[in-house]
Amino acid sequence: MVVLAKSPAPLEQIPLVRSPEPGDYFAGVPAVDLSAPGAARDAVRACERYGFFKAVNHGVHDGVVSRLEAEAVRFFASPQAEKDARGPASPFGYGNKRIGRNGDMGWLEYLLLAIDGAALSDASPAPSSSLRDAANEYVGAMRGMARTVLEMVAEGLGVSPRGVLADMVTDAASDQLLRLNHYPPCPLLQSLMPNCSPTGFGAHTDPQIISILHSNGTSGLQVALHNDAADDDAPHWVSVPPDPSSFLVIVGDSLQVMTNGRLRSVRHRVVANTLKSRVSMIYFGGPPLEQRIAPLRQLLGAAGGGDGEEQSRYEAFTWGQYKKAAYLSRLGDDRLAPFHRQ
Ligand code: GA4
Repeated sequence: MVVLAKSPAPLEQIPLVRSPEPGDYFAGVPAVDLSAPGAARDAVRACERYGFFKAVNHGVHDGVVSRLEAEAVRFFASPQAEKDARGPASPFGYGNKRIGRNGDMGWLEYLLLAIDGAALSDASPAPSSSLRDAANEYVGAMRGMARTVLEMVAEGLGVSPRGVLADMVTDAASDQLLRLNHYPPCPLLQSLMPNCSPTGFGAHTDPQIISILHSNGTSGLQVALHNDAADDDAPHWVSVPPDPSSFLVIVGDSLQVMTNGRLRSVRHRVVANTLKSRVSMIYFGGPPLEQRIAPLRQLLGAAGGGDGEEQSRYEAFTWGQYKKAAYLSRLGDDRLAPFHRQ
């Protein structure tokens, strides 16, 4: 009997990008000390200007991170057939190079897990009980950090109650995800085309309210810096130096809308390292499906039903509507475009 190996996408199907150079490193990554008195103001400033920041003094114990990372490494090192048995990701489960449903490809493998309340959901069973336990502990820590950060954001924006944003991600019905990514090295490409690297995860913004990313010490994450002064839309990609002792907090599209565009969802991508494995773990905090996503009233002027001075820049939608549309889109699409008011 001839057994045809399930063919994962070959390297030819993965878009290539210029390999990051030392000069691409972004020395100005904003850091917010979550335990400092000025954290609320600093978090808002960073999210207004860059759409992300590095959270330091976050209070998450090293063990919580290293336990899940070790489980992720163990899972990704297991035989391909065992991993394939957990996939294909649709959207949950094990995915290999195929991202979403619409033809996006990246040089990575991943495990996408649904969260129900404060723990992994039965809808996407973890591959082992040890991974599940480590993931549940990690999710608890990420929900805590998401709450802290979103309370700070509300405070820094001067909106009340303090929990107005945080409650959306810690609600019993909130829509949260945990993503474990493994970007294997690609030495073949390194020898064939030394100046090129495979795209690990193509450019996109995150649809949710907030994402919290942890990575091992391997570089690869790049963010697009906004340049309001330039009239072209060409993104200026800079590399974020890896720092396993911190987390990266990333503004999602929904938070951009709720802050009427004051905080920006930043475009980011991952360039796979040709020589070293990168492992990242991302918690995505989204609201309940029926949550209305619209600029907070306190940030709007009287015409928008609020007490501030601004007009709403977006048409309102529910998270459920947005999510449905997101899953029909390509990774790089501007998913907020249909909701921009003229
Ligand atoms: C980007 C952010 C998260 O990783 C994710 C991704 C999701 C997926 O991998 O299934 C999507 C992507 C993400 C946005 C557009 C759609 C859906 C892949 C894709 C092409 C889990 C999410 O929520 O949206």
